[in-house]
Amino acid sequence: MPLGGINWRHAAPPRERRDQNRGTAMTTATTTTYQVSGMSCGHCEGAVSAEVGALPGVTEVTATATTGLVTVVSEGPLDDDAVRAAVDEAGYELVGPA
Ligand SMILES: [Cu+2]
Repeated sequence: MPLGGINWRHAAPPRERRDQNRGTAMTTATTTTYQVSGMSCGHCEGAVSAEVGALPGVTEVTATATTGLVTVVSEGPLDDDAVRAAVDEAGYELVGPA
């Protein structure tokens, strides 16, 4: 099925769940913490938060440069590859689950 009309980031392919309401999930929210390398200041935190926050199903992102930890709240289990791509797009590297 073509993706016509969807203006999405080139590194993050759209998924079916993008149309779900954000922040109204009645199912169990999933919190995942990742270790990200390369963040050094608030700008880095913002860049990672923006990219990861754009992923389908993600409702909240907290990035902390001093620890390199990125905590992601989502409506369901996250696709690690999608998160990795988003972090990469922001210019940083996903080390793995923290
Ligand atoms: Cu920075």
